[in-house]
Amino acid sequence: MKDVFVGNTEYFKSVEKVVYEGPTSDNPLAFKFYDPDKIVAGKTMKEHLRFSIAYWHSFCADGKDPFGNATIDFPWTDPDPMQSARNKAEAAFEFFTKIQAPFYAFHDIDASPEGDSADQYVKNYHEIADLLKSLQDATGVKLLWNTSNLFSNPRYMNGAASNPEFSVLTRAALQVKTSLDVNVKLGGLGYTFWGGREGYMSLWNTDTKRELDHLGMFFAMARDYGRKIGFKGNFYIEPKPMEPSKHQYDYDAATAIAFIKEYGLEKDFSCNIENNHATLAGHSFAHDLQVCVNNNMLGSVDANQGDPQNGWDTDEFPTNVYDTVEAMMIILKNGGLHNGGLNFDAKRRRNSTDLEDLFIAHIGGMDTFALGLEIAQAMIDDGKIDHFRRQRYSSFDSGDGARFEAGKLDLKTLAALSSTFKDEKISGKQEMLMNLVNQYMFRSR
Ligand code: XUL
Ligand code: CO
Repeated sequence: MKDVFVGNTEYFKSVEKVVYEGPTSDNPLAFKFYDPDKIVAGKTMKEHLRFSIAYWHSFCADGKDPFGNATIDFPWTDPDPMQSARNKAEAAFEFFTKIQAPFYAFHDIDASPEGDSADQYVKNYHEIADLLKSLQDATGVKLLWNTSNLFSNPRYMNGAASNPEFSVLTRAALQVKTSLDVNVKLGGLGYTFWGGREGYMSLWNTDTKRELDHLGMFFAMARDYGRKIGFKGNFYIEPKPMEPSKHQYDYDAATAIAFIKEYGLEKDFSCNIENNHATLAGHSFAHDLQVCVNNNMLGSVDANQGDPQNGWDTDEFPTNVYDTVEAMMIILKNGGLHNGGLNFDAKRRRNSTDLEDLFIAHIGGMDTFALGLEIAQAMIDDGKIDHFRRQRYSSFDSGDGARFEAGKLDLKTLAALSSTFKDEKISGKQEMLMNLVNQYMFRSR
């Protein structure tokens, strides 16, 4: 693996490979807390955190919003869309190696132009995939997951796999099939379904039961095709409650997991949890991660954060260490991310227009998760919080409580045991535990 990949043109000339300089460094282009080779609980930080770069935000999102035009210029843009895509791929791998990210993720049309016809779409995609493969081989960077954009093109305005018109499903199938073909070519570890338009606006024109059945059928077909062509990775559903649909079918982790189980997909599918989607659903990041862990369904993570003052999907880079401590606590207890990773589904603000801002934003996100990892591991090693939580349930560890847990009591027997009810208050000690979390976070390390 080359240290830093530079293709035909160096696009990020002003930035060298980003390295760890420690918490007192005043270099904005250095890691303060993320030290890739540092060992935490037997694994390197790099192995724990499995950072991934999102192609769409980093190399496509140009600052356009509903109120304003593009603000961000990309130096790889060429009048020929295929040449742009080739340049963009080289720029992307230069970025991955300079920022030391071991993984990346993309939608089909982030990487390759859609073209004017279905045939052109497939041809373009395979050509760019061949280039991506050679860049992967040259750098050692791997594909965390790819996906198909089934929400931007007007043909998907009524949904993709849940569209009321059958012929739209066939076009969506072509995209998913091609993305799976490309995934196998690239040795991808996962394939994601985020259902931006798999939802509805009004029940007056929508048969939700039928649409959900179609969606379940479509996912099963993707699974069967993927397995047939040798895709060994995980399929992910990425929950989100709304935006752009009013009601999105995969509302949150609990809804997506119920859907996965209802349609018999549980052997192949798990969830890709995004912080800002969880908060949009009225949960916390940690809540949705925990729901997944409880169901053995934590697949991967879209690492970002929302803005607490509004309800939108603002896709900001993670800077909130409280969030990452809680998240890493849950991930560590899950035995790590396994095949998944921490994918920065995050964009710099539209007025962060310097090319180096892309590096600075990722450095912040990586440092924030590195802090989360170290602090969560210190809490686990210390064991105080775990001990408290275990103790809280100790009445189920023996005697009738244990018999209840083992399913050995019926309701009548349980009711008869009410004579043992201890009429006393037992404090949940929330403030004490939160104070303890602050101690772990801010004591000198
Ligand atoms: C949209 C979102 C997507 C998915 C992939 O909110 O998170 O970028 O991650 O389609
Ligand atoms: Co996402």
